[in-house]
Amino acid sequence: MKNDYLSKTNRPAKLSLYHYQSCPFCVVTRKAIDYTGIEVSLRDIRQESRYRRELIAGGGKAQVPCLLIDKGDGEQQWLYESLEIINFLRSYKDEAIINRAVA
Ligand SMILES: N[C@@H](CCC(=O)N[C@@H](CS)C(=O)NCC(=O)O)C(=O)O
Repeated sequence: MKNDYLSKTNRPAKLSLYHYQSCPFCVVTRKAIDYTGIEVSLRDIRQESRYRRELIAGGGKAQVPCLLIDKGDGEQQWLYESLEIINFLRSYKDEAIINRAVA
């Protein structure tokens, strides 16, 4: 079965959210993460300046929220826009359920 979110080594992607506490778009995105139960590491760019530097270097701008999708095979995607991120999480969750059901 095709799964865009699995790497070539067939492992699920490692997900990291670049965010900060008071950003309203980040609040909504973090709630969606909680709701899906998907494991996402949280990287607060105001608490840790290295996360801000990583975000600008990798994604191209300091806007949050931004989801880093690391497929572990050298392929990385930096996904901006809270609604895009939430849509991604929804698809990711659905694929995980389907993969478990057919395993
Ligand atoms: N349309 C974006 C808006 C994100 C946004 O405006 N984020 C603010 C913080 S609340 C930000 O990062 N501003 C700094 C910048 O854009 O460089 C979304 O839904 O994610």
